[in-house]
Amino acid sequence: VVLRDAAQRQGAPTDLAETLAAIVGTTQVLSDPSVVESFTTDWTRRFQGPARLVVRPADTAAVAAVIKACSEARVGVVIQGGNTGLVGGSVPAAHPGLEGPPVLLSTSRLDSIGPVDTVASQVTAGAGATLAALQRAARAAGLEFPVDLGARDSATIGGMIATNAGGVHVIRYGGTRAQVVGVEAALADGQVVSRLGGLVKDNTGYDLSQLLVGSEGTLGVVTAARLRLVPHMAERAVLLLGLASTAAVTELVAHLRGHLSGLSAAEIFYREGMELVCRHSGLTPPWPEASEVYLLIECSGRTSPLEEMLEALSDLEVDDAATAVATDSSGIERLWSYRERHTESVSAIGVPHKLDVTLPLGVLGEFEPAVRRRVEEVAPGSTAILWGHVGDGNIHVNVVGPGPEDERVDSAVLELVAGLGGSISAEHGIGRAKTAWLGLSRSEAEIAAMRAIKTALDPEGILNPGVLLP
Ligand code: FAD
Ligand code: 2HG
Ligand code: ZN
Repeated sequence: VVLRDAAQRQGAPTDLAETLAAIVGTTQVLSDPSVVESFTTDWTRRFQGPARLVVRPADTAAVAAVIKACSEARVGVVIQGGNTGLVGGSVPAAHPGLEGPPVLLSTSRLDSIGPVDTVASQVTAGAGATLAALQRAARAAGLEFPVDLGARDSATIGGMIATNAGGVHVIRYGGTRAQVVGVEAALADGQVVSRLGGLVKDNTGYDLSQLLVGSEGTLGVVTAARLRLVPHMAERAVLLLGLASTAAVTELVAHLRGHLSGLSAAEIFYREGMELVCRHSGLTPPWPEASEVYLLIECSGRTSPLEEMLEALSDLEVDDAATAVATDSSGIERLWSYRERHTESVSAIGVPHKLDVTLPLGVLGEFEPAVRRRVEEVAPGSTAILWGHVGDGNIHVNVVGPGPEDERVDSAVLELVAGLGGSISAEHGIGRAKTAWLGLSRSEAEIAAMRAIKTALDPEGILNPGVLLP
């Protein structure tokens, strides 16, 4: 009765909630408005939208049945993993043509992690398993899952596959896509496609697993994945350097890329970010006189990464007064904190516009001052904080000041990026935040091909409506 009342209040086909309850059990259909609301705002607080209820299936068959039921009722399904996505894709968006508010499907109960296969260096993980849980499982077997990012305690494997998450080790291992051996997913019509057998070589037609990577929940619900693991690197060294300009940083990174085989991260941030992080978190700056630009490099290996790093730097002039090094875990964690705490520190001063972009490495030095000027022109008095994975040409332009609905700064920054030969999304995806600008990075022919794929796999458009495709 409670379920029926909730469904009727929201204009739903009355029997959908009952059908879903029959699939997953009554306790796994959440319809109390205050509970549902806790799922409908994104991590940045910039995006929200109503859902009729939240459903939490515990296995692949239940996911498939939930989708089939929603498809038959022409009700949208919004897929949510850890809700750490930064482009609004995990919360309901506009859904013209569908019946009432969407169902929010949470993958939190699909969190199993299978035994680590130490023969193939692979593991099968449920879509709802967190990155941190997967990393722990891999390490316990002497291996490592090579993707790492600050949201590791909440971000899920399904979310990372859906967004093709990047993180801090792309420079060495590639992003999530490069770790995916195979995916299991439920499609919009309730059929399940599954490639969890662990075959590394398998040229039998279209690679549906890789099609699902980066599809942002628009083509299917990822339920599990077979993932590649790499050897655990017992030794790590982290060096933080203060430099004068972005151009000086990119030059140094180019040198290191050619000379440091163990290079596993190259991260950039700026004076304003260091000051904000220290203010917000209580950390003490690494050296007394603030630098304009900070470069954090990490080198890892089985033996002596610090020696390898110092050797690679030996021909260069490095200012010792603006240098900090760590090889022990607490020192490494401390140096990483200056970088990793940027996202939470920015959220502490407002609701940011997040513009995650890549540029060709050669133009980053020109882009950085240009984007600051452009932001000041279109949003005078706003605060721009920049950081990112400089080895990948990936800068996170965060702007605090303009209201959530005011998109002028988004337009200005993304147009500047496209004009310089960059991409409007490096690693966070398009979500609902950037659909209007997809055409800056994709041609008409590409968007038409993407739309054709979407229509073929999800003709009613029920999966993540309003996400990715304009
Ligand atoms: P959600 O936020 O729940 O969802 C993200 C998208 O994936 C949505 O469109 C959703 O519908 C879809 N989705 C989720 N699960 C599934 C599924 N099982 N099947 C199909 N679609 C699904 N990202 C990076 O790339 N690199 C970083 O370095 C990085 N650092 C971060 C640091 C912080 C502090 C935070 C808050 C975020 C960071 N992110 C980073 C962004 C975010 O963590 C990633 O995008 C991550 O992949 C999202 O995972 P999630 O489980 O939270 O997905
Ligand atoms: C990072 O690298 C994440 O810190 C988050 O991708 C970026 O908050 C952001 O804009
Ligand atoms: Zn990032």
